[in-house]
Amino acid sequence: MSKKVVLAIGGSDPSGGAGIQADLATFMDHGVSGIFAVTAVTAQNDEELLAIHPTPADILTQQISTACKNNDVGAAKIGMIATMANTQAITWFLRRAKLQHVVVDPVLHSSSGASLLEADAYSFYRQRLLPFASVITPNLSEASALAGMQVASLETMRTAAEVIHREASRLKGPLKGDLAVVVKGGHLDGDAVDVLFDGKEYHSFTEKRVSGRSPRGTGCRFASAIAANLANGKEIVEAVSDAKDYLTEYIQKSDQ
Ligand code: PXL
Repeated sequence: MSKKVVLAIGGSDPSGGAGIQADLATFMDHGVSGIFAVTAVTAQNDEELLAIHPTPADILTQQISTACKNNDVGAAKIGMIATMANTQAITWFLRRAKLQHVVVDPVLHSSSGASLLEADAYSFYRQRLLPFASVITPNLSEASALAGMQVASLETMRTAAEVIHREASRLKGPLKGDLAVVVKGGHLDGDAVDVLFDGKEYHSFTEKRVSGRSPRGTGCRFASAIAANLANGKEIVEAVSDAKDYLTEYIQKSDQ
């Protein structure tokens, strides 16, 4: 059987830690073929983020259409977008493409705190792009921003997942389709717990915390692994659970 194709839309990270380079590594580990559209070229490494050079929206659109041509896209993974124009270009693509699996990692800031999405783009991103997602994977600070509340405990992670789910589902309109929100609790103390809400039920995924400093790009790899698992035919809960196992192994290896 031929490999499934997964489209990644995101920023380029020259250090290979995050962004589409991390997406490619994850796709290779999952036996899927990656196709890519770059939203921004960044200059960064683990210590510093020197520059962000957004791709013009027409060039982004051409990348997406040439990448997708002659490919049956099994899933898409969307990370850093950078600008309003690119947020619009991606939304228009999603409206036309009607993909079943769209994993959105709502990248708002870099680990160092730099903004990776223009402030002007925020409400369009939330109200127009997010409703096309089938899985949304905010970390604690992204969940706080999207749900408009402080998210810093298991209880508030659950509430935020529900608030984000409700808003995106309401705006889905005639699109409907499944949606799961996975709030990543990796930055809390204690075990690393992620909480999934699918509109009906909560699921928790717990792993023992790996000691030491967490590598960059774990969010990118988690969302890419979910997209690859969905393209490979797994159901959402299994796709997320297996992605969490993959991430834990990745963090353990990078700590050695
Ligand atoms: O992990 C978020 C992220 C995503 N994409 C790119 C990034 C970062 C964080 O620095 O640089 C390109």
